[in-house]
Amino acid sequence: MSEPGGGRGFGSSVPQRAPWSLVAATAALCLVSATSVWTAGASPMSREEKQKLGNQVLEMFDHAYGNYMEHAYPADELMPLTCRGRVRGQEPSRGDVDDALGKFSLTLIDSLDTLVVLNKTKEFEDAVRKVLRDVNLDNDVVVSVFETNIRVLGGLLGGHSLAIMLKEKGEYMQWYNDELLQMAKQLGYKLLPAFNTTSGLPYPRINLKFGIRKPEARTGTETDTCTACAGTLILEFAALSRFTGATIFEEYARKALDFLWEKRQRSSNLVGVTINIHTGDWVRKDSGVGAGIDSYYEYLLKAYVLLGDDSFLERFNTHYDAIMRYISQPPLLLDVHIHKPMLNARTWMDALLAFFPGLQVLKGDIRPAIETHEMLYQVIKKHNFLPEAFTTDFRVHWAQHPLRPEFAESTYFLYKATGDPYYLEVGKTLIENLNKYARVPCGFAAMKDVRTGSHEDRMDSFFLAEMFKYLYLLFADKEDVIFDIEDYIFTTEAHLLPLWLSTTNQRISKKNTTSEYTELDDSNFDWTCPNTQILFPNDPLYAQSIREPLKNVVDKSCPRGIIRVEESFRSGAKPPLRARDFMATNPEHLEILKKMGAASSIDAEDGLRFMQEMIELSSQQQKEQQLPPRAVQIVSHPFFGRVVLTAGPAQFGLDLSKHKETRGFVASSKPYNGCSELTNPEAVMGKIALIQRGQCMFAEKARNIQNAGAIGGIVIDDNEGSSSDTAPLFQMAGDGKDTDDITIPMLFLFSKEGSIILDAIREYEEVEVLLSDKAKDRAAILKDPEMENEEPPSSENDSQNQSAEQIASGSQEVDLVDQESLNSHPESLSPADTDNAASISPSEQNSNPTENHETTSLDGECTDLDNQLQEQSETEEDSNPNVSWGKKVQPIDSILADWNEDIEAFEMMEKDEL
Ligand code: DMJ
Repeated sequence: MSEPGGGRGFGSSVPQRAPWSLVAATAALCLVSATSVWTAGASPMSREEKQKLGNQVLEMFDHAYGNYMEHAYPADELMPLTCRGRVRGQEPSRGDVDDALGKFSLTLIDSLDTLVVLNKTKEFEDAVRKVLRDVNLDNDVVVSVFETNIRVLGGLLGGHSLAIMLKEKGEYMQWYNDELLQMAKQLGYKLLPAFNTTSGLPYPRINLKFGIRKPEARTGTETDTCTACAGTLILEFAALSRFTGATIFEEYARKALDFLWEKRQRSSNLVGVTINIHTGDWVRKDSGVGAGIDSYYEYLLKAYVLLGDDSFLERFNTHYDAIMRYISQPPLLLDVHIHKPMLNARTWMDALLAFFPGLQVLKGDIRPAIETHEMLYQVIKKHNFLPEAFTTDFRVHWAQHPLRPEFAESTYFLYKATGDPYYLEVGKTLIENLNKYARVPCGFAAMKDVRTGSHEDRMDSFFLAEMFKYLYLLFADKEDVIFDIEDYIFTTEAHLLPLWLSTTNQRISKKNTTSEYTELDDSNFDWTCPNTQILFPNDPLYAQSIREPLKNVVDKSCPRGIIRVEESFRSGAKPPLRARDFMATNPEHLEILKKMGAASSIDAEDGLRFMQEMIELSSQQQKEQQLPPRAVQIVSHPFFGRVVLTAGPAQFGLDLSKHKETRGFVASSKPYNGCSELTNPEAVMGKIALIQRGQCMFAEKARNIQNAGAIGGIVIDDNEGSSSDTAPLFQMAGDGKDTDDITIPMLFLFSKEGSIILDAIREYEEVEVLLSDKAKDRAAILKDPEMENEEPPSSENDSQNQSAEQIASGSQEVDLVDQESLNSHPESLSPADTDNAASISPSEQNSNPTENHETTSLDGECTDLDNQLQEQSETEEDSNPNVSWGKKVQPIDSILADWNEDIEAFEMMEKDEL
């Protein structure tokens, strides 16, 4: 990548303040840095070190953005493993997550204002020209209204905001004449038909060309949307109205917010995860601060900051009071039921809630922000990244990590509020982990599984929109950014909107809602920003003293579920009976069971929880044969351990989680299907045999290669195009007989991953792999005596590595590898962590695993996502070796049958409340 025209790196900028409103300025005070008060605790970081880290962020951005522009643009996103663009319709569908892709060069638009924050002014100018020249917003494609709003409309508005700022400065963008704003307006009008519902809540999807209702639209039949999807529009829509004078956008977004507010559950003041857009009924009545709701809360507070409308602050404070009362269980944030807010709805948390400490900083409530952030950081230290979901006892619940920025965002805001250099060290760790585990020659790849270190062929646009902004700003001093960041507010996608909008085009009538809040205690608002006493405590050890007690919360945690209920029994009463402890032969337990649901509300809550746990345990029992994923790592020249493929385990053969990994060169077996005695035993002797799936049992293949002297086997899927990106983990079952005779390890690769090995053999002949339960550190691979004759991965060799990894694309970009990252070791992962696995019976061995298995993420449409998480929760094994569900809980079905009546009664109770 070329050097940025605006002067690269730290210390080269021209600070200049833009005008801003009083109201917004008051709220924005919360973000004023307090570095000056910090004199103790973590050692201060030198200016040089901060500059070094800032420059490292710039180099990483260049790597991500440069590869997108070179190998993917004008596609929406880069696929960093195959080094090409992701074009919707040309790749297997990933489900809802693809609804962000509208064939509108998503990553370029999402990156616009990041370029300016990172001082890449000339590149920004080029990027704006490309957007104006190439981007078409009229494609016949169905997109998510939420994602299009936050990423594309937000991206265009953020770009416009900084374009006019630069133009005013007089050096760059002198030719600019509001073209991005015109595009934003065009897009705004395209989204408006989505609001054509009686409730005013938008449809979740829209066809960019045909809107909602037309027969060609292929959308408009949905009945539900997530709360965040309907409640995360006001910043972009109001900005669009205020920039253009067209009030309709702000009106529509306000109407949707008003409706959500009216529909809040009145006794708890919480909102559910999904809502019917026609009737306004809550479809999902669980409530948290993560997936499905997150940015609804964020936008209430930020709408107050940007628009200066008190009603938004009042709403936010009412919800915040409820969140702190029911959902916050420091350091955890646990979903509850909106009608029964004392009942936890889940025993796990999702990664999206990591933004919440940052929002608490904006609110001015620093203590719980520090606590939750510290808990999240410890999970990250254990797994290198925040898994998409993790349990209350900090085990991995959903192992994916799509390079989400929320934790970096909270780290940045906490540093700004406390000035505690500890947060700089946290940022440094994030940078190191990204370079060490996610960096690939063609960008940064999402983690498919944080436990194995395997990658996914995806680099989401939010990685460029958000991650690099927050990391850069974390280490930047005021003069390192060419404008005053405090004159802007960050949208949920970290796009920048100027605070002066609060006094521009204020023609929308405000709803006076103050009277609805009288029941709230005034002390609730003590925390409201700015509260300098809490924000800038005189005691410099403030943040440290809050963090300290939580230092070992992850490592020392015991499985914990419904903490609050247990706490209520601290006063001497007996703790509630938990499903894990239940024994059908224990008369005391049976007595407790009888009481549950009958007498007090606490008994009823215990009963419901007990039933939920029983259902989960029953499901665990059924699936206890499931195994976690494995890794195939290519270790020979020129890969040197950089390519890690997600592999399916076998229910027979050597268990790689218990034994040392198996390492060897690969050789194709003859016959390739491995279904009869091999005709080339000399070729596979002492090697890892490659066998094609199909025509006989997996166990039979294993026996044939083992008899020929192979030390391991990799079965490659015969379904062309199958990939671990789009299919669930595949597990090879035995043949229904005793398989103890099979002693070698066997792993399964889908066709896409298998072809990477087959292509490598064609190119390099000698290909050595490592079969293991998780990827091995590259430094350790290189130190291995077997590698002594191999070339070390110098930067010169890295370009070879890259070409090896990019066999599919043939790209030749020069890769800058962080050599330091090769010298440190990844932290070990808990062997107890498991993931879901799709087990197949021997008779199903030729079925197509890619069928009906679309995957999705936590963003956007929420119903399916949470269902997916729920399913994953059912497959999770427990890490506690003392708990053997199979032994203790025998007659689950019969117990559950007895409880059916109570479940129905409980459901009736809920309906009545509605
Ligand atoms: C981003 O697109 C936004 O931050 C959104 O609000 C939630 N998630 C993603 C990043 O994880």
